Amino acid sequence: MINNFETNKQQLLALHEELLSRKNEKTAFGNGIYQRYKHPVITAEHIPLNWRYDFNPATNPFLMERIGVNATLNSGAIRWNGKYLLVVRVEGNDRKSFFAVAESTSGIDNFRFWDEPVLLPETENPDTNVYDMRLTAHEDGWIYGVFCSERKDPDAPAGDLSSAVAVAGIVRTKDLKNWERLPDLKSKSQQRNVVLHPEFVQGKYALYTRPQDGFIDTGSGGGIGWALVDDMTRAEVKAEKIINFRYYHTIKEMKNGEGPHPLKTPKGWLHLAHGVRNCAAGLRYVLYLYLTDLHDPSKLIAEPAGYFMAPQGEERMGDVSNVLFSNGWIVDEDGKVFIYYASSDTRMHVATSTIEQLLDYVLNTPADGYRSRTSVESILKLIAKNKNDGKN
Ligand code: M1P
Repeated sequence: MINNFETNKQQLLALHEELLSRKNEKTAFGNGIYQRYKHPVITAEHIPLNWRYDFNPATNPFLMERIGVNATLNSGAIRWNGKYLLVVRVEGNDRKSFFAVAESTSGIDNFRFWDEPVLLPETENPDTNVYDMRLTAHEDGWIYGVFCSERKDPDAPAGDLSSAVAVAGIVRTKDLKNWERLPDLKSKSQQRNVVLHPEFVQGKYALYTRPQDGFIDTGSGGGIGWALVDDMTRAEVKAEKIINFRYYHTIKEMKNGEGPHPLKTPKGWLHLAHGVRNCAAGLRYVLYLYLTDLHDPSKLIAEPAGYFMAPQGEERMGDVSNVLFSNGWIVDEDGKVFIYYASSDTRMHVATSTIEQLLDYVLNTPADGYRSRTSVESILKLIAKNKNDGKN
């Protein structure tokens, strides 16, 4: 038994190292807008073995995995000390999510987790589950993490063990190691997908919100909201306006939500968001982009029709199939953009692009006309242009 233990352990360590050091490569065909990569960047198998295995043969003679990890998904992202860092949502087999930092030198492969997961401080009302952190290096000097904190609905009838309440939890840090917990965001409605804008607006902190009637349904919450807040140490949504609406028969008919904080570009604030529609197979989550005014980030100036990225191939399958979700992207000084996205609530991927390409996409893709006929008109315009340019 002891001999097998050592052999199996060595094999486990070798396979793990092989996975962590695997090079990633571009997929064969891009679409001119972004480049996908062959391998996911972080999977449950990337989780350090000493978080999962007891390596003492006396207490774990069968070399069993003691603590299983189910998925690694929706990760916040930040450039930190020359490295690409993800604050990964790690979901255990016990369905509890927590945060853990993983870093890479290239941004596209060889992500390795730091030694220990984040032991997030709690408020006096402990969170049951925490997930989907958005990181913002704010101009006030702090790095904020805004995440979803979920607790059982105290008003749920006896026997209802599913109803929950979602609020925005807030932490801040200077080193991504020591986290200070701030009070949860006060809001009249439940909130998920809350994101802090990186600059002060009218001297205040600005939040992208997603008001919702219930835990799942956004109901009368019309889309992505915007609220100005005086103080992040006692943040409260006093007034909220919708800045990116949902529409009938679009990719965001049912729900939408801000992704990571928008990127500042010469043409405006570039936003990445998710849109949700319902269908016979269940909810379908896709990613879309929109642009807002540089001086007034709440003012929409461009939004292409339809999705920017949708689940493809193996991305379509997982714990919650048919889902792409992103809450992290990083821009380099040269304008290269790393878009970190999760597929089907299971694994993390990267796609790369540039600010120039993304702006071209946002500003030159036809907007939604909300009717079949207007979509055909857009195609006819393109056909006519190609004829006139004599390029086909
Ligand atoms: O399962 C898909 C996603 O569902 C939720 O997103 P939203 O709040 O927009 O419905 C989130 O729980 C997210 O974590 C999850 O990926």
